[in-house]
Amino acid sequence: MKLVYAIVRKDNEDEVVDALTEERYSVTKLSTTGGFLRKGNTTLLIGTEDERVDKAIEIIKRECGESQKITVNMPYMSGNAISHYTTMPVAVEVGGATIFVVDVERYEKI
Ligand code: 2BA
Repeated sequence: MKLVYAIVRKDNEDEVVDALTEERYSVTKLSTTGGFLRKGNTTLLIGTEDERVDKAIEIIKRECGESQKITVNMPYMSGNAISHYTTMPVAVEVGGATIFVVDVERYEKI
């Protein structure tokens, strides 16, 4: 048994959850926030048999698409203080998904 953590964009969450549910995966959605951009994203928890992990990842890839480069304005750091009035453009990749797969030691439904 594995637990798949998939961090996806909020824009993609409905399509990913629908596609996974259609293929009989059980999914829990968590509202999360990226530490870098400080924007809301969605973390999906998917507990599944080892042999079904690759298919879950395929579905996530299909629904999230490729990541793209965008430019965002970040608060400009000067010394230890963050000025709220100054920003600087930073190129970041968004989209796609960040996926972690971990072993589940024990799984019970009571
Ligand atoms: P954020 O932390 O808001 O990061 C958004 C995007 O900003 C990242 O996209 C990456 O392209 C860039 N980025 C992140 N940290 C950076 C840094 N220290 N310096 C420069 N650029 C940086 P993704 O890599 O696709 O990540 C999307 C979201 O997935 C992240 O949102 C975070 O919530 C999560 N994530 C990604 N990698 C993770 C990891 N190793 N551990 C935990 N969460 C992760």
